[in-house]
Amino acid sequence: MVNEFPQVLTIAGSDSDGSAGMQADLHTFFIRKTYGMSVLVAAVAGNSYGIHAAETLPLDFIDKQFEVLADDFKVRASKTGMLSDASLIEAVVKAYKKFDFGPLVVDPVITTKHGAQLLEAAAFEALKEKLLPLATVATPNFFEAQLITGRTIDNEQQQAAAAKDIQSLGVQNVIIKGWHNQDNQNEVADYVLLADGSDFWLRHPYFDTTHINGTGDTLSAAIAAEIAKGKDIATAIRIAHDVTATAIEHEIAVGHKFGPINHWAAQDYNKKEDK
Ligand code: PXL
Repeated sequence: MVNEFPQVLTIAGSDSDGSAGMQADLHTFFIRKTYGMSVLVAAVAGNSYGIHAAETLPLDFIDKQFEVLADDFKVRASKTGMLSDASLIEAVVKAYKKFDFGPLVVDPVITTKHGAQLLEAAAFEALKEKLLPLATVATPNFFEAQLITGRTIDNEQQQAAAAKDIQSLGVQNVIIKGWHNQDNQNEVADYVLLADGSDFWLRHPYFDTTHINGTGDTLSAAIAAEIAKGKDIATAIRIAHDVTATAIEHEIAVGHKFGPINHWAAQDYNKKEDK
């Protein structure tokens, strides 16, 4: 039957080196056995040394991408990545209200792991007031969570408090990633706060690697893929967390500096789960 296969949409920027952004999202959709589609809103000239230039696409072309997908496909879940500025955020919000693209996972991409700014400061209010209230799941890392909430996150209590603050912006479910436990340097702890107020921690070992480009993109894309396949939110987040940790554990040796995680390695996760 037409459109029965689970379809997922990424609304994001292209990263020319393939390690992050839309490219990482599409790799993730593929390994999670979903059909990936993309609305391109921006593009960066990036390599493993960093981001060297960035451009945004014309708003009418962005609108058109949404419109033609809505005309033909049944998107079951979506995610956002790099949105650069307030006009792009508003274009996404407008399309999301007009069309049915399923539950939305918002990865509030603000900077790269290496400090390049991907969302201009003037767009913070639009992120907080317009986009996050549409999110079924938001996936800030602890650094982004600090910027969104104005809190310092130095311990697990503060991480949990920040998640509550983010929920109060209208987000249903929140995962704050990447708190590198100061008392236990071998562990990274992610905190999950669900819509019903229940919560849990997801912990994985700290992998000492410079190959972590695309980590946040992969996690949020995997959550969207699992939602598209009908998983409940907590299960989607747990699977995405495992898949991402597996991909980090097995880096790919390309580029001279900060390289990609390994989506192929994470394919093995399919053997454990997901028939
Ligand atoms: O991983 C964050 C990210 C998102 N989107 C684009 C990027 C990056 C990081 O480099 O380039 C386009």
